Amino acid sequence: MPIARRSRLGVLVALLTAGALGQNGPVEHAASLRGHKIVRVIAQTEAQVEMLDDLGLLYGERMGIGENEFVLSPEALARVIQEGMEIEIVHDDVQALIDAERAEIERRRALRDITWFENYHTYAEIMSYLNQLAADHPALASVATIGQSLQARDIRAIEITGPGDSSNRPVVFFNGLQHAREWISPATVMFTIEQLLTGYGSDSRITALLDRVKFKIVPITNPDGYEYTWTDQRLWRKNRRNNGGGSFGVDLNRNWGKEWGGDGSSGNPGSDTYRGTSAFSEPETQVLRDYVLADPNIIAHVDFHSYSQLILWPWGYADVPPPEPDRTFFDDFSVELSNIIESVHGTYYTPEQSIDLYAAAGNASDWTYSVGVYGWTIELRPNNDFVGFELPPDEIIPTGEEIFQAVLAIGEQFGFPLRISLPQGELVSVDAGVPTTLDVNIQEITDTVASAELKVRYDVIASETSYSLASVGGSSYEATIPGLGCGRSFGYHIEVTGTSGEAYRYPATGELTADARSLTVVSLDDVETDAGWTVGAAGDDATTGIWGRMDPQGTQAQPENDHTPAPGTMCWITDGRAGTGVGTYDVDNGTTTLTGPILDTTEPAGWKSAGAWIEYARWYSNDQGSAPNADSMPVSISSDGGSNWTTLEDVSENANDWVVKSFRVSDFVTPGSQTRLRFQARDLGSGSIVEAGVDDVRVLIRGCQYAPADFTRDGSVDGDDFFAFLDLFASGDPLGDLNGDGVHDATDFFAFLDLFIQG
Ligand code: 0X9
Ligand code: ZN
Repeated sequence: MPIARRSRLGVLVALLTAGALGQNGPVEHAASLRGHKIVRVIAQTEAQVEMLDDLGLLYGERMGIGENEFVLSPEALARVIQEGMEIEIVHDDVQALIDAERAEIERRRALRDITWFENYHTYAEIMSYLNQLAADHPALASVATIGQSLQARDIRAIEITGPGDSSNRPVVFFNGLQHAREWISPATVMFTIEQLLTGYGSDSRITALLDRVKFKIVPITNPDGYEYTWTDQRLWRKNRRNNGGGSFGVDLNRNWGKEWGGDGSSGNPGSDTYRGTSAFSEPETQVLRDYVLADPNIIAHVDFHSYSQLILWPWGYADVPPPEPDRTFFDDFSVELSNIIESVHGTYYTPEQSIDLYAAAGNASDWTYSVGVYGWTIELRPNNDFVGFELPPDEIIPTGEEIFQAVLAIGEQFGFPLRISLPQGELVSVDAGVPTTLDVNIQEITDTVASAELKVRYDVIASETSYSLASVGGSSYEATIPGLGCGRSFGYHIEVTGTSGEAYRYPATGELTADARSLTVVSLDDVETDAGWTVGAAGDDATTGIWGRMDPQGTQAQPENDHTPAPGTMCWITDGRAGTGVGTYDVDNGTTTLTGPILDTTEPAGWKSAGAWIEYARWYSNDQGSAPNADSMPVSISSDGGSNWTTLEDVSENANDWVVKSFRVSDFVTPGSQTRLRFQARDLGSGSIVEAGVDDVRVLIRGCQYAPADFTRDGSVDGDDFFAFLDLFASGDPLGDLNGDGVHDATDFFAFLDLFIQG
């Protein structure tokens, strides 16, 4: 994780590092953490806080009066107990975590049927795999040594682009592993490299991208530090500069030349955020700086770190926004990246401005942004302190997969002169009988819009109907398609022509499809009265923050208002009282279960393609307090009144807001008359703040009672329907204009015939 979030005390303390362990500077060589414990300690006075700071090292994110998590040696723990502080041991032996990780790596090394991305690798192994990947794809890739580390190890870059003249292609630059202990960083970057290389020629999206864009990727920025984490100290962060006086290492991510020396960097050589003697004093940052400056086509950059699952954009040196339009772009596009990542495995990465995490003057992406490159810092998995830097090797591939989708999006964002996206998402199901507006975003990067159209192919009709996309300000465009009879479907895509003459299409190939359905709300439980919910279940062990139905009192972590529009006030909430602090009435020490009443989700018989959906508004907050993001809230569904449960979602999205979710029941369980929902808010063994809420539970049926050609709505498609259609056609009714082109002509007749034949 980032070393420590900006805290009210303004204390910036290093996480688990050798440097922080010894009070008087880094402990050198195989510093064992044998028997050191992760301890939850309650400090009552500032003097006690200082004592903890001296004796141990902060393992959570904040330090102060109240609850803290520290790593303490047995001797330090004895002192703390002697002092009368209340403690709870969370983990008995930090070294055991490190040893277990190494044992697992060794075990995997001995396995035969294991792929490269199912284990972590040394510097030498990564460099040789990098060379091999390039050798396997000589038409696409080349590896270059771009400089040397302090201890004269090679810093290597791979360049990847499709064949042909690439001298004018925009370049996206990635680097991994500035911080030695963040092993998932080079692993993820290597995964990305392999995906790009193996996808070219087999995947149309990757092929199209690599024909336009060049990637330059440095998997390991800090070879000396990385090697040291394998040989000596697993939790080393900095490079291996000998600072004199027994202290080692410069924090490379404080050594860059934008606002070097400012907030969040230290002048103390023993510190884990030591900035070095001057901007770019270290060979590693010099090499990357020169590599970036040598290529004016570099347009975007990501610096990969771990952990905490964050997408951070400049600035990070102070609370200053980037100039517009960049600020809005960073904000919007980072949210988009977060959504893209979440769509792969459901892992939530928080998008935010770097400074909102904490100040870190002299960081890499501030510098790249300062030289005209859109720069991000991405913190990879996990998001909890108890796994931390030792992410199990099983998570390398899923992390790589989710990040690869973000890599493609970044490439496409910067690689294409003009970019089309759908801010509200793709239309999948529209409401029958009412016009639908599609919102389209067209970003002009180096080309401008000459014309923009939405092309629709109504169900059975082969010909396209064009709707022009009207500009509604900025990069927003929209087009409205007419209301359609229930059960009708359509394919659609977007075509934009640039003033350059180039044509752009969304999606790149093929078309999207949607269908018109009527929507019926079968039931709505707005929680204003109790519809028969149950609080508590066998095994519940939370001591505070028990679910209750009330009008909540707002705090940093819980809502001021329920989700139902006024006059609604009530919702289910994990103790809705505000108390004296954000942590007073949150969920502590275990699980509290809320089970909903029995719902009827029976899908109507005889309807055409009908389905039952369950929708609810939920609140979840787990990013406040001393150990944020350690928990999640499983939401489950039962089809047998509560005997068996299936997970609908495991909520870890800290929206700190009401979020409406809907699920098709049959995707999880059989719809029927005995459906129930269950929400398990829980605080599992860490000092995190957990607040959750539920409101406005709806059962919806989407579908069509009648076939699209059954204009008489009598349940059968027959000759009467033909005459009914004729009436609509002759009177100029929009429902008679089956291809939605505004004219009633022969194509509508043929469309009717096709629908008629379908029955
Ligand atoms: O502190 C850092 O260098 C990065 N976090 S890490 O835990 N990987 O060390 C985050 C830097 C992001 N920039 C700012 N927060 N300003
Ligand atoms: Zn880092």
